[in-house]
Amino acid sequence: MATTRFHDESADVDGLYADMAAADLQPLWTQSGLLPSAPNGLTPHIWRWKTLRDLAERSGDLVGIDRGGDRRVISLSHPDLGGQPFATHTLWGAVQFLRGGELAPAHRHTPAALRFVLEGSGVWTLVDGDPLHMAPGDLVLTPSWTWHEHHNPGTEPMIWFDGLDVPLVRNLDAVFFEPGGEELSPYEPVFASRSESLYGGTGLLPASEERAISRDPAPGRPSRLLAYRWAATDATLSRLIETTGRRAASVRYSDPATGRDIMPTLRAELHRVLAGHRTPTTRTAGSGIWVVYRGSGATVVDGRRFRWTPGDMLVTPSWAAVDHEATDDADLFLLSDGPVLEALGLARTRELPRQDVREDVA
Ligand code: GTQ
Ligand code: FE2
Repeated sequence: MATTRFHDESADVDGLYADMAAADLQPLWTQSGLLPSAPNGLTPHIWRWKTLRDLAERSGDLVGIDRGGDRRVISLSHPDLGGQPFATHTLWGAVQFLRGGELAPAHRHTPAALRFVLEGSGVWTLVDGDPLHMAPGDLVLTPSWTWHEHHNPGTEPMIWFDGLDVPLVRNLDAVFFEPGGEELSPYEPVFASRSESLYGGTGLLPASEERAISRDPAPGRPSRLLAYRWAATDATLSRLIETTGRRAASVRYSDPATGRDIMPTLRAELHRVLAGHRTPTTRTAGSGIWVVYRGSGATVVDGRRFRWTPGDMLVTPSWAAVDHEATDDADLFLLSDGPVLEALGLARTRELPRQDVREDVA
């Protein structure tokens, strides 16, 4: 909004504004940028795997996991957000480093979390006591207010991407947190978690558990399935590409019973782009964090090209023009706040003509 209609610098008006300020009031007509014509709150930003990996490993050498600290997590802190440990206005993104033999003890909180594994394997995350094995390319969920703890019984460190809705839930002032007890949770390494045993069969739901599913009135509930295995994601993407004959495909992780997003506040997708292909340019309201899992290429964001290789993490702001071009066959994990915008009637998306590259950022 820009208006000069009421512009006036008379002493009376100055006095008026001073009296308003003293009364904790502000006139709308002096605000600039309150209602921009389109989202403009953030620029794109990229973090490099080498930097993330090195600093995570150094933290592993220097900083223990105590009952107080709980987690060895390094968060993406977007330079546009004034030093807050947040990747976007709604999303927390981080790398978590757990050395062999370490345990990150139980706690629970209202912000919902997901983990996408980048390096190492053999950690067990217990979600309300259900043991979920973690290996590269797996997606594991710890929904709002579920107890969770991470065990690394092996000898090698593990690193994964953490995505949470912390900035959103903080701004709603709806954060609750509870530490677990001092006792360690016993768990048996199992072939499949309870959640996967019940809900891991494609197109098959346990009838005894799901009598009421068609009447399920709870848009606020998270996915029944808590782990999505890389082998299944990979095979589904391969079949999609074979069947459609296209050079790119993407899948959305969803609740097998309802088809809804994995969590009420978070969307997760895996985008595959084959070597030499460039995807159509689109804008979407809401922000995202792209985590490169495999391959190399570049993402063009509002005319600026960001090149990437595995482990790099790229924030795409709300309503930015985005497309991807793969140099080698590439797999990109996407975390977004899409379900929040949809639930609130704020979702928008637009296809654009192929954008020009104005600048090579990196
Ligand atoms: O693993 O429980 O990145 O509580 C931030 C907060 C991870 C976790 C994060 C958390 C966790
Ligand atoms: Fe947590």
